[in-house]
Amino acid sequence: MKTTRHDKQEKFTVDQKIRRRTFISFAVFFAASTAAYKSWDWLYHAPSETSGITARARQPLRAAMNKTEIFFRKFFSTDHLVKTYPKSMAAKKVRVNSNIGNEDKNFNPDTWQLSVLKHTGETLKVNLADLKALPKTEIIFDFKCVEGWDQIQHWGGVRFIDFIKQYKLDDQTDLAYVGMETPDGKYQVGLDMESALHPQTILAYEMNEEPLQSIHGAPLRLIIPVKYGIKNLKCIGKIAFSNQRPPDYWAKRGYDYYSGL
Ligand SMILES: Nc1nc2c(c(=O)[nH]1)N[C@H]1C(S)=C(S)[C@@H](COP(=O)(O)O)O[C@H]1N2
Ligand SMILES: [Mo]
Repeated sequence: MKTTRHDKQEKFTVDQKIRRRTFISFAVFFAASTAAYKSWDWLYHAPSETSGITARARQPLRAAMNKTEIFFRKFFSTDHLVKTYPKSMAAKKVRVNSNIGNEDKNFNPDTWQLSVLKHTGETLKVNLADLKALPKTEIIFDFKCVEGWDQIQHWGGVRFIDFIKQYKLDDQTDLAYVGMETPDGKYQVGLDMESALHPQTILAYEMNEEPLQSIHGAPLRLIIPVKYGIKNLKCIGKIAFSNQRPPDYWAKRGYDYYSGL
């Protein structure tokens, strides 16, 4: 085909258009990169929050985490259930993550007693047989760790809400938070009351229909599917109720206090 003058002119304007667009793209890219860098620099150099129940996060980041919590708590409902799976899908070899506060060699699961501290100052002691006598609930769900792995797991135990009813702790649920920790107090989790009372929150003593193994938190661990793994305390020693945020191992190290899913 012969190239006409008209074609040449057309080609010229197309080239010009392309060049202009390329320039605009680069300009936009440059502006966006500068803005991204500036915001990152601002956040990176923002002061850290004052150390307390939460610590080690930059102030604006912690403010954002707390705002997100307020937003998501508005939609939280105990009728909203986490997805469950058939038994056949549950992992046979269950992953083990960190074991802070769950490696005490002197700890004896046979003489173990759960301490429940009421807001009034009284302490209630419960042993494993007492807990096993309560109705058992099983759950097979996708357990999610903040480090990026997840696994379908099968747990069994007593629902926290059933435990509350059985031990007449209803008045304690008027408080805003539940705190749980290992017998040595080295690992602690703080939970908002709604999440603790969610029907899928269980005090677990079984995994894959077998008694809980030590590495998974024997004799009793928390399974709270509405939260990330960090809140699923292994080896519960003490449970307490309060209106202030209870101590939380990972919140003190910069993580989100709520850690909801
Ligand atoms: N006592 C105690 N509980 C704990 C932890 C821990 O280090 N110590 N790690 C948490 C984290 S980060 C995860 S992902 C889960 C892992 O439970 P698993 O080891 O049974 O898979 O336990 C949680 N509970
Ligand atoms: Mo985790």
